[in-house]
Amino acid sequence: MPIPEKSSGNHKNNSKRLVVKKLFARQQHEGFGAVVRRSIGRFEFRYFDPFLVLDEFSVSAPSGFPDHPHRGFETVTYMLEGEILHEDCEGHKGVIREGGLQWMTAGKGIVHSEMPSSNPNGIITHNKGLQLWINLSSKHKLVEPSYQEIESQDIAETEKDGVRVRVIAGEWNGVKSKICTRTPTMYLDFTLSPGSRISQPIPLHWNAFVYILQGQGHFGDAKLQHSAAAAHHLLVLGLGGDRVEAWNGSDTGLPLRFILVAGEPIGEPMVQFGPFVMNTQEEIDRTIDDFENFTNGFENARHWKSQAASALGLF
Ligand code: FJE
Ligand code: FE
Repeated sequence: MPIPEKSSGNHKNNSKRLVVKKLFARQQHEGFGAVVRRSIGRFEFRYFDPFLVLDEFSVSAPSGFPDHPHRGFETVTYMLEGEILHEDCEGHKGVIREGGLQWMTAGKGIVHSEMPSSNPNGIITHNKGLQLWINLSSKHKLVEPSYQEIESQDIAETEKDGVRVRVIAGEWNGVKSKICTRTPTMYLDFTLSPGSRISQPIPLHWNAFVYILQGQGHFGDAKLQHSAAAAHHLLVLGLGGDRVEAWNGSDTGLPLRFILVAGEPIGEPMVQFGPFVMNTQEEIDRTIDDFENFTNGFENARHWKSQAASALGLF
């Protein structure tokens, strides 16, 4: 007997994206005494085209991410609590404050430091956020580095029926983010009060995931199949649907906060060596040469050291 198409859950329209993989992001050490929960980019889940890394990070001075390079992709830093100071070898510097966003296109190359401010009165601050690494297509890998920075109060935000949405990239219900994405990306930060739900469209062929920050919820298809998950879990959504449903059905009475991110796959070969992401091993070898010899974009790194690293006596 042929299985009726309706129950296959595979047809494209009016069907939901289901959770095909669930990963718990445990803590690991990165940078200089920093702690991250890495979900994408770890050994078991190397690359989810176009996403290279997703880290939920937590740093207190003097730990952080002192002087290091990037080439070939973008880093998106979204602060959840506290703040991070950044400085780069081109003289660009600033603070990413709580609720604020830095969308950095590393392109042909940048050397920078990302550190919490020091604790002036001996009060230890906890600085937490998300950093997402988005790959660039071969066309854009070597563009000039650039930044898009948005303070918390300038991030588009709406609230309706117990659902708060902050639009980091893309749009929601006609509310648009100012961010220009080279690799087409949707990035939404949802907070659902107890009992509330969403049914969120996702472009058909884009790779999509949910990362839970707070509380617990259900994700998938309310009628067919869904997964329950709590904080620090990554849920990979399968293809074959045009939307995902999510709801806060918890009896804890707590809000459910998660990000929903989707991106158009680039579909090119990817070779990664730490903070360098190119298409071929040869390009990686040339990148290492450029970094060591301060050429092709790394010129200004020759005599540069961040103030943060100097103050700590690093390097
Ligand atoms: C990096 C190790 C690192 N996750 N989350 C190796 F830690 C880093 C790095 C970060 C980072 C920075 C912030 Cl602000 C937040 C992060 C890793 O800087 F780039 C390499 N290559
Ligand atoms: Fe960095």
